[in-house]
Amino acid sequence: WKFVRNSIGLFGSAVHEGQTKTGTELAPKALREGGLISALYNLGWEINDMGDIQGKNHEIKKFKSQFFRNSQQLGIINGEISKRSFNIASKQQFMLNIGGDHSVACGSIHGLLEHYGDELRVIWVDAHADCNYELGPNKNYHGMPLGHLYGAITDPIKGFEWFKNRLNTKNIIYIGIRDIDPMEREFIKDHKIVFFGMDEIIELGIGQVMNRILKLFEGKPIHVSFDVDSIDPEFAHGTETLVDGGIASREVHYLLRKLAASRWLVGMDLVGINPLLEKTPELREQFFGDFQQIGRIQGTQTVALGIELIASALGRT
Ligand code: 4U7
Ligand code: MN
Ligand code: MN
Ligand code: MN
Repeated sequence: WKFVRNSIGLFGSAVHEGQTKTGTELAPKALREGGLISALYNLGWEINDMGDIQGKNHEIKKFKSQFFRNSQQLGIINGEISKRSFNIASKQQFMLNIGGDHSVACGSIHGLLEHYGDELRVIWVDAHADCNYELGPNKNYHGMPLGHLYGAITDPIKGFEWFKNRLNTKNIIYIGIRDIDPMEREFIKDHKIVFFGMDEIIELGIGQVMNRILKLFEGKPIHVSFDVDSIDPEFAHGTETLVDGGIASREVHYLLRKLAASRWLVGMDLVGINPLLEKTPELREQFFGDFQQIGRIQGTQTVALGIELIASALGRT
């Protein structure tokens, strides 16, 4: 594989349809308004900004699926994400997908698999394993993209006609997992998926965890799918599924810096930021509906943190 490390293909996936709260669709805009592009530009990257994919343009009324909520719409959106992700990778650019809830990782990883094939390695940083299938406990696709990519959802789903690539369970490592459903637990055990949960991070330390991961993925193109709920709620409050006892801010920055320094990192999803769920209720009230302002508001610390995280993954030292 070949990857020229000087230019980024970037797009937003303004999607909340993978779960039931609104707000994650506002994150791409909030991150842009908060200065994402200039932060990357200042790190010396060439930037090909493709703009945002709007979930609402694909609204399909009255479609009921037996699989998961908004399935046809999510199929159409992810098909577009996959195409973009593949095109970016084909141009040897870094693929940066700004979510959106985690449903958008289906398309980005599918597109990277199209280009990198079985060489692709994925690091899934999350409080959750996101590999439910069949209905999952909640019929929310943000808890299922990996179940789908692993091939555990076998029925054809309207909207997903393009979907064909599979992610081998040997080619993924989880970090930060601490809230996992019985179905997921069994799947991970059966397939012997490598994971570093919070206990392993505490016992080994993040330094040793990263040494092991980089040894396992040595020389391969790596994609990091980063859900901000992996981080302890103390540092990242603006997300829909808070789970206590998470990774500290300094540790996730270290993790991303290590990936950047490896020079094998070829893609990133940043998902789960919901500007409407930030800590300060007054701000939430005041700016609800005035989304242009969100990135500039003092106190939207999860949006600000998101920009910092991307900068760490893209070589800030
Ligand atoms: B996220 C959950 F049941 N597992 O499937 C589910 F706990 O993208 C949560 O990681 C999924 O935030 C969380 O609904 C999805 C639940
Ligand atoms: Mn997730
Ligand atoms: Mn999660
Ligand atoms: Mn979440």
